[in-house]
Amino acid sequence: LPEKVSFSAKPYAFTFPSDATALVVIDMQRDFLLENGFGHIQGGNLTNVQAAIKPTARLLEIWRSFGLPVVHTREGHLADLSDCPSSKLVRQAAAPGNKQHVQVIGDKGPMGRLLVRGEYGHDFVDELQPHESEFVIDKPGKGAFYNTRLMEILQKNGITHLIIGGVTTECCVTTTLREANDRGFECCALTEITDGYNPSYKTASLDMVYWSQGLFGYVGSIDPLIEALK
Ligand code: TIU
Repeated sequence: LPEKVSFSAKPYAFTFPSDATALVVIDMQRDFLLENGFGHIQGGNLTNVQAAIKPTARLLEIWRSFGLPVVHTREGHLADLSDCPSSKLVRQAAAPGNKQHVQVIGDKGPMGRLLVRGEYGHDFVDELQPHESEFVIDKPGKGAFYNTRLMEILQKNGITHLIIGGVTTECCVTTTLREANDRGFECCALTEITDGYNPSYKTASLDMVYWSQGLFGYVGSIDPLIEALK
C-alpha cells in the first residue's frame, strides 16, 4: 500500500496513513443483531442492522489481506453488574404496562443473560468473529473509550486515524466517534457497515458527523475505500 490512501467521502476526501489506521467495528454482537437479543427485546428493528453484517465481513476480508489493524468492541457487563451504573439499568427497566420492554441488562434471555460478558448473546455474530491478532475491547458504556484500554492500545500502536462501522449508528458508533474526535483521532464512518434501529436516526447521526466541514469527522462508503486499497 502507498504511504497515504485517499478516497472520496463527505465533506471531502478522507486521507489516511496506511501504517497508522485501524478499522473499528463497534458492537457487532448477537445481543444487538439477532432475534431475542437485547436490542430486539428493547424494541429495535433488526432488518437494517443485520444488513450491515455482509458488507462488514467483505471489508474486513480486504482490510485483513493488507495486515492492517482491527479493533472489535463489545458492550457488556460483569456478571455481578457492578460496572453497570443504575442510570443504565433503570432506563431499561420495564415501564408499567409496557409489554415490549420487559427485560433489563442481566436478565436471562434465550441467548443467555442480556449484555453480560461470557454469555452467548454477548459475543460477536459468527460472521464477524475476531482473528487472534486483532484487538477486542470490552466496554461498559456506549463510547469505547470510557473505562477501557482503547486509548492506550491505539497510542501504543501508533494509530492516528480510524475507519468506523458497527451498531448502532445512533448510539455506540457515533458516541465512540465523538469520543475519538475529542482525543485527536481523524475518523471516518462508512455508511454500509453501520446501521441502527431507526433509519431517520442513522441519517441524522451521520449527517451530524460531517456537517460544518467535518464537525466530528468524515462519512464515506466502502466501495471507494476498497477501490483505493487496490
Ligand atoms: N440501545 C442501542 O441502540 N444500542 C446500544 O445500547 N448499544 C449499541 O449501540 N451498541
